[in-house]
Amino acid sequence: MGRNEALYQEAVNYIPGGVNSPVRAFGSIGSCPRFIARAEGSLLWDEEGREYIDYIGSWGPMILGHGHPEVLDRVQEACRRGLSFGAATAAEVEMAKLVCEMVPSIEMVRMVNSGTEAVMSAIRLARGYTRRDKIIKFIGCYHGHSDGLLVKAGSGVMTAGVPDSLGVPAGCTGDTLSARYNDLESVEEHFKRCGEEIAAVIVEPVAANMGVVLPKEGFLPGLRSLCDQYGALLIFDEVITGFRLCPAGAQGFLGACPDLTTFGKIIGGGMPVGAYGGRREIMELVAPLGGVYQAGTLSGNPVAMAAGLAQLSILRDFPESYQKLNHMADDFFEGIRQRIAEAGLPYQVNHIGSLGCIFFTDQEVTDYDSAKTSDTAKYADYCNYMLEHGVYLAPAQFEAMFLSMAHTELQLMNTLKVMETYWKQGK
Ligand code: KE4
Repeated sequence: MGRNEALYQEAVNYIPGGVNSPVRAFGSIGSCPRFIARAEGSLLWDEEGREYIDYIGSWGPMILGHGHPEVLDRVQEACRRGLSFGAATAAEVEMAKLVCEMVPSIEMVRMVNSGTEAVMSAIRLARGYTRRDKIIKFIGCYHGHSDGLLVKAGSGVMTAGVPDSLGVPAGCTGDTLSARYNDLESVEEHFKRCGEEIAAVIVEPVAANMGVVLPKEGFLPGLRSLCDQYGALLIFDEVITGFRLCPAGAQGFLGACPDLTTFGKIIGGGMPVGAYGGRREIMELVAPLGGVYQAGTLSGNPVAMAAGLAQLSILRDFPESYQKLNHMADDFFEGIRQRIAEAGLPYQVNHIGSLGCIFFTDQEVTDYDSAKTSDTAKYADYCNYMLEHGVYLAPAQFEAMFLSMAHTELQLMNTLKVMETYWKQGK
């Protein structure tokens, strides 16, 4: 028995499913999780010494690649000054200023410790600001695991095939309305029926938790105008897209303007950080200034701020790196499309910037229902083959591939070669 299997057999005795987050479980592809020992740049090594090209990057944070020297240096310096004080620090001021500088729609921002916490707080703030209770979310979008948002969610919930979660009382989800992604009519129906009760619409501006699904022309502007018409707030959940598509995230890349934005992943440079921010008149309602309470012992933690500041500063100071990354990614995903076509297969490839995915279906994927036509067994077979050939992909069809600025053309070419060999088997 290899070390991965041995670790997994031990892990399941002490951790539910042997993992600390369901999407790591490999259950949906029927194989043993790889226990990662270390990472560098775009590469991972598991506990058995196997090397992989990493297309997860910790589910998005590692846009510079693992172990960027500047990030590591700042983190090590911060550690020596103290791991946590539970008091204000200069680094938090610097981080807030940097986020406001990089994302024009944000005038004030609050640090938290995860994307879940960022979204939970932004929803509470929207409800406090509008004095309304209902929210609209989109089927297949995932916004973390707070009770009110575990409604027809994506990511691990979608992979597990459970539309919602046990343990969430009806009272927590009664004010959560679901609409269909890219379907403005399904949103308008809710507004026409109870528009005066709707506090906010929360959306992934590029959906990346049902696989990657791009907003159709007019979808995001349509949400903006419906929110304006009915006095609701528009919340962009940019936990994945924030600082990934460009320095100003999806809102900068696509030219949209939400009232509030949530972040996770990249803002922490690999450390546990989330944030929510937006217009000053809204954010000033957050305690201790206003009546919307939100708190956190480790929010703005100095070591996490050091990692996030280092990563975001590099992204701000070298914006041309995005052009290089996104150009490389465009060629890569186009290369996948070509190899699928050459193999006479009907699979779909959706991508934007350095974010993308392959759907094992012959249908164009524009929402949850079309994503669900994907053959997850075929995805599982493909994913296991890629893992066996040194390519580390999301162990679930309804996730994304993430490229980093550390990936090389040679690594992408080698990945395409492995895919080509696989698909030539006609699978
Ligand atoms: P976290 O609480 O996991 O930091 O963020 C929750 C979240 C919120 N919003 C969006 C758009 C997200 O994608 C996420 C988390 N994404 C998943 C990947 N699909 C995290 C991986 C996991 O659950 O382990």
